[in-house]
Amino acid sequence: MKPPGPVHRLLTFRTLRTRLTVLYMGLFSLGLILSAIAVVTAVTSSARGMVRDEMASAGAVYSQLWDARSSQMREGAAAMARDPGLRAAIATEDAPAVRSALEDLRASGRVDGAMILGIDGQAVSAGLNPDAAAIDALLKGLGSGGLDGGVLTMEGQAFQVAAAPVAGAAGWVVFAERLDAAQMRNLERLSAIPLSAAVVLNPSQVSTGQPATIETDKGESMQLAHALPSFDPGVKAALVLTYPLHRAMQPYETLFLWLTAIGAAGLALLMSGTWVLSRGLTRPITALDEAVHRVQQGEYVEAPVTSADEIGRLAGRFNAMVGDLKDREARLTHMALHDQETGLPNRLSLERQASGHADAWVILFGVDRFEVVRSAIGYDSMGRLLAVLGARLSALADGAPIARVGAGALGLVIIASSKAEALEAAEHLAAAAQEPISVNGAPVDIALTAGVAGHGAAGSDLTSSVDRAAIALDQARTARRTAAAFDEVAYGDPAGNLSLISELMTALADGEVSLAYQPKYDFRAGGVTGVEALMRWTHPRRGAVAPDLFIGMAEETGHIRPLTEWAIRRAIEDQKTMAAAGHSLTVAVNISGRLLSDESFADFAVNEVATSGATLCFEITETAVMGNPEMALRIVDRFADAGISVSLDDYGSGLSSLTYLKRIRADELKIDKSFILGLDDSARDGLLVKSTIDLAHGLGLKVTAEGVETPTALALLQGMGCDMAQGYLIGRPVPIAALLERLAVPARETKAAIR
Ligand code: G
Ligand code: G
Ligand code: MN
Repeated sequence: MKPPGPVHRLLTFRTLRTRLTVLYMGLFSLGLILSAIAVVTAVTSSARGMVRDEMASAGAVYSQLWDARSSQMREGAAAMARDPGLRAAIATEDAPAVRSALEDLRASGRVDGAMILGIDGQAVSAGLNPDAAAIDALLKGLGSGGLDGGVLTMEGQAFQVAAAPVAGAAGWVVFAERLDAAQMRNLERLSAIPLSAAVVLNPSQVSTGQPATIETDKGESMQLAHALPSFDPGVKAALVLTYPLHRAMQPYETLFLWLTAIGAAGLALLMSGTWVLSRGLTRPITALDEAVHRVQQGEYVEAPVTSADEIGRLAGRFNAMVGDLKDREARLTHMALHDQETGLPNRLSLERQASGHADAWVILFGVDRFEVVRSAIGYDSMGRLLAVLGARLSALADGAPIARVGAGALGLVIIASSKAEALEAAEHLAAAAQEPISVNGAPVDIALTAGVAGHGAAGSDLTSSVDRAAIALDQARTARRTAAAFDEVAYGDPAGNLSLISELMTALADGEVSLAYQPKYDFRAGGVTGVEALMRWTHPRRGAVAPDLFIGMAEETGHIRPLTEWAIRRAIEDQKTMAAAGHSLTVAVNISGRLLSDESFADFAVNEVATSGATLCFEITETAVMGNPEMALRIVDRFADAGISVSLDDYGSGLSSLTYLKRIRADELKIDKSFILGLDDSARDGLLVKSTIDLAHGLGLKVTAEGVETPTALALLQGMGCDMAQGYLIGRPVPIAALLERLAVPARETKAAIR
């Protein structure tokens, strides 16, 4: 998943800075809105109050004006009613005279219209055109209604009307003033505020004398209705003053505009200010966050310390922690790559060195008799000795770093173009470094053996060249050489052999192990007088397993005894089978030198031979006798006492010691096949074989030569006085059935086959 980008973080409020800015802006906006509400409310209510007051006073002024006008008109009417000329005209019912008087009055401009009204409903008028309904309303109002002034509607037009009775006559002088738009304008002009006035007939709102707020098509308006007396009881009249409230607010509009502008500017200023300020506040935290992240990725970075406050201290402590971490890792890395005892680099560091270069060769130097030296001088001194030796090897190898690979093994990497060159370098270094080293003032002799390995073949199990060099070191020691390169063929497949021994034990029970017999030819008797029993193992998966391999492993793991006991029992049984077939043969069984230190094995063997009456020969490897001489010699004595002949096997292949040859109670000596195989072409081997035969005879031993493959070798051995011969020429090791078949062939034919 992609990590969120800065914009995404900003939008989702994932940065401290955005959150701070938004918080401050929110708080400021809230304050702004609250004060705006307060200002608007205060201003509105004060404006309304002002309008209401103004209306109330305008209303009062109007009613005074109305009253004043009414009485003025009444007085005018009364004055006219007193006029003798008019009275006379009325009395004589001189209508034209009355009309002209009225016309004069109207023309004077003092009133819009005038009328003489008789109680009989007879009316003479000027400037007016009263209809029957108006006359009727007038009569009622003036007569029974007791009115002397009020609103009257004529021809759809409202008039202010005032009347005075004509003395001595049944009638009235009526003055009328048009309540038209012009009149209203005059009224409006009297007010300090621009309100609109209108006389409304049958108003929908009943007058309360108090200004009220109503909704009009121009928005909210304040309205005050002032009831006027009306002649027609069916028609109510009122003076209505209206004032749209938005006009009252008009003077404040600029104020509001300014307030809004100031608020917006303040908000913008606050936002940028907070943004800038919070940057200063959050930058160290952001830097710290970044540093923590990078340390997590394995990078050692420091966070900048920009202030002395808590964040600054946090950054400082973080840096100190990173420093400690770095030191600790360096120490751990050093420990992982170095030997604690000598301070030298260790196996791991050598492996790293070796992996870099295609021409790199690892040379391991093993200190010979390491345990012996160490137990003589102690662990501490051994550590110092190895350090000195390492320094010496490093100096000899042009300063190549020396690693301690095992208890007594030092290693280094050299660059060489071939195996031979690497081996030569190893031999040279091992020889040159073998000078005594002084430990605690006393010189200690040092002998070194070297193992060499280059890069392994692909697919090999031993991928580490250090591992292979260590095996090469063992191989060099086994071969008694100063240096050896890793030999893959000789190494074989030890991993595959790890389970071999447990398999061998079950194999014994399952009958996978058998004995093969190889004939031994007796020169004097001119025929086969004995056989050697050789163990064979046919593994269900691996097929034939080499006896050298499984016998060597059985010896090393302490399993050789059950194997040998089985072989002895089998050999005794088979000898009976041979006897039954008419062949009286000595059966030779190979006995591991290790069993010569096992008294109870000797008990077993002696008992088996005694109870079966078998004629056995035990072939014992000569080198094994050397290992634990006293006990071995005693056990061999017991075999001899029990009538078992003893044969010294593989004579000449190990370190022969004439001392033991003299002391051991053997009957026979078997010359190792390595001498016999070279008999045909090597005069030297011939000499050695001849002198060995003479030596053995001198000690009273019979001699068997093994590895006889050619008639020449057989003839030579006969000439040298050898007693017996064994080898492929005479017969290969075969199962008992095949052996019996072969033995059934008459002796003469056998001889012919040999010749
Ligand atoms: O022919 P062959 O490859 O089997 O002999 C290999 C080696 O195994 C020989 O040195 C022989 O002495 C040894 N060997 C064969 N059978 C036995 C046995 O039964 N016991 C012991 N100890 N060694 C044996
Ligand atoms: O070590 P010991 O003598 O037990 O071993 C006998 C070994 O010698 C067996 O491995 C056997 O197979 C081998 N052997 C016997 N005769 C010959 C021979 O003529 N030539 C060779 N190369 N090996 C032989
Ligand atoms: Mn043998």
